[in-house]
Amino acid sequence: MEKTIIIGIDGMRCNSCKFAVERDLSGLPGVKLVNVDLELKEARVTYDESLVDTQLFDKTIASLGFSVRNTTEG
Ligand SMILES: [Cu+2]
Repeated sequence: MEKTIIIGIDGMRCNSCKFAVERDLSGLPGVKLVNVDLELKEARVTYDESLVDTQLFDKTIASLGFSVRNTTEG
């Protein structure tokens, strides 16, 4: 089933950060749409929950050097 969540992310400072998060999250299986808002410091992610676990989002964000602040239903 398709789901949307909002992930609060600390550490993003510029457009390169934004694009890196969008690129890497978009590359995960089952992810349909990613939009990072740099001012709000959050990513809105639409994905198929049967294809990807949200823990993978956290790992991907951490691997870029950022940290997840919180995750809420979108
Ligand atoms: Cu940056």
